[in-house]
Amino acid sequence: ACVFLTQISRTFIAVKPDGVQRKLVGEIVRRFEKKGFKLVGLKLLQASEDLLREHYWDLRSKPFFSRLVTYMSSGPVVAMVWQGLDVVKTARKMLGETNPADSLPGTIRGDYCVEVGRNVIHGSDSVASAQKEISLWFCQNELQCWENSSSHWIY
Ligand code: FUP
Repeated sequence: ACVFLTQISRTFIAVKPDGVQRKLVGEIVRRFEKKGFKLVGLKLLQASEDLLREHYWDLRSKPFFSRLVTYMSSGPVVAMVWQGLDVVKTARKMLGETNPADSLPGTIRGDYCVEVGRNVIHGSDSVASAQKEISLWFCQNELQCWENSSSHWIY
């Protein structure tokens, strides 16, 4: 059985095409694992422009919108769902600011990128958008409910 406490939430994280090209997938997964969050979904896919237009629907009137959709569909992305206490808010802190120039060293964008248009990673900005994004990018059967094992084979 999968027990959800009220504070346990899920967030949608994606390593963007530039992050995949630059071999940052392992580093990003490592940071979320070491922080203590639980990976419940992960896949590599090339996102369609339709999917991305829906994902970034709120930004549709921005001047950079079509550039953003082109960039995000230019290569494979790694889509993930992470679960844990206040994960939406904490993940945003781990990412840094939208513009890497405003991101502190120690954050993912602060450490690994310089351009707002190539900022290596996406993370949901609220619990409501996380729920929307997770159901947009994942089917229910692609998400796992699993418990930390305290089995004899972990030393
Ligand atoms: P974030 O929530 O940090 O992803 O930021 P936004 O939703 O505001 O923006 C989504 C993406 O649009 C950013 F990751 C990068 C891109 N963007 C630009 O290319 N130029 C801008 O001025 C702002 C955002």
